Amino acid sequence: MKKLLPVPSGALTRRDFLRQAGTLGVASVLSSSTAFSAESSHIALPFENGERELVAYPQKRPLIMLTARPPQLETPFSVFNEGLLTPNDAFFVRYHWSGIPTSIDAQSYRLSVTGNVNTPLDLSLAELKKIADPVELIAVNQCSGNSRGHFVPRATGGQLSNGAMGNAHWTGVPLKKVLEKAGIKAGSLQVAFNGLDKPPIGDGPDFVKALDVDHALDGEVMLAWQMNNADLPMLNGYPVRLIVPGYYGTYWVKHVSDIRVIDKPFDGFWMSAAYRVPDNSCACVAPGSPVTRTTPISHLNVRSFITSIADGAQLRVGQETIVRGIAFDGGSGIAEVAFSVDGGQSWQSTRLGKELGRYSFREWTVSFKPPRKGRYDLLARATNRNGQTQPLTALWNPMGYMRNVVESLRVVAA
Ligand SMILES: Nc1nc2c(c(=O)[nH]1)N[C@H]1C(S)=C(S)[C@@H](COP(=O)(O)O)O[C@H]1N2
Ligand SMILES: [Mo]
Repeated sequence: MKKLLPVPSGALTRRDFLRQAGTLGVASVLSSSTAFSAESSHIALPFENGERELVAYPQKRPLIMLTARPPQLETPFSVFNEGLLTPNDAFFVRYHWSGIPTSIDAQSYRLSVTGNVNTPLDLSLAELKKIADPVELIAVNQCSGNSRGHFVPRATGGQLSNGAMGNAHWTGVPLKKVLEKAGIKAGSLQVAFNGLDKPPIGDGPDFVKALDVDHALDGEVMLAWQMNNADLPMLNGYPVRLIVPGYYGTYWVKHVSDIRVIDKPFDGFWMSAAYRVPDNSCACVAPGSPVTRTTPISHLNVRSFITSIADGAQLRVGQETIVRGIAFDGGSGIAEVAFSVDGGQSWQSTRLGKELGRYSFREWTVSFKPPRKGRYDLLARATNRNGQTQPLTALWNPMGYMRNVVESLRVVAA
């Protein structure tokens, strides 16, 4: 039965969100009359304490709620089988602090560029959009902690399944053009990005991230205002967010309002203490052993998923099924996805779909005709163009970042 969901306790109320959105001209917030109705339902993620509620936030269909304050919402995995681009209303949401903007006036929004520059800028949205010809790019935004809930032993942090990722078509201007307009002074080392969200008063460090100057000037890092040809949803960073192709979502700062060029490494909490991984080639340690040296998390590692079949599915002996999935990495591109039906004893190659860009999800398909009755263990394993592939056993680290173990599904043919 359709009914309005109760407001998640502690979340901003629907009425607050609507009132603020309505008065401040965020027209898109109000455009969907169905945005607030949803089947009230639950889902059990396949790990301990994996029971979650599905909740519809403004501009979102019902998503898997990890926390209400701040909103942390996962995309139900079935969405990844519907198409290679993740719809805006299904795209996951991650915040660190509950002081999130629920309405932003596009007319009074400003983006400042300050610090070690010749000409500090204070740009309106219209001015930002006119700084250069718009550029477009399809890229995966994946949280460092995507799939964390599957780690054994348990890793610290939000127990997410595989839905803290999404692939979208982004439109914006190269950050390089904005920085060139300000004129970076010699001796600059990093560029720091802050958004409009805030920690509750006295509660902790504001969420600020930094990139090296060379990276910020690579021409690919983008200030985007559109996602899949529509304004960014409020919860995904309206009106402007940073796109850092191939890098984990933590750098993709939402509601960007301050860009600061600095002449020393940025030492804020979210770079110096959080989002760091063991500084070795696997970014991993044996469970329980200490981590001696860490480094900021950076490129996405290579991953693949089977999307067309769910764990436990029933197939028919002798009947052909086209198995489909997705693969992606940090930007070298996917070279191959191998498929196994016997738990990894033997592998066959799959057909790769069209490449939508080296930062995008890539589709793969393979035909599977179960020859006899019984259980089959299905595995997919991607290799990127640098020859990097997915490990057969999970690489563990205390924060549960960068999980990319080969996923397995069990099906039964009858
Ligand atoms: N302003 C702001 N930007 C932010 C964050 C945040 O807490 N505040 N979280 C980051 C993290 S850790 C991730 S994974 C991505 C998630 O992007 P999404 O919420 O659009 O899916 O946003 C990043 N940008
Ligand atoms: Mo994240």
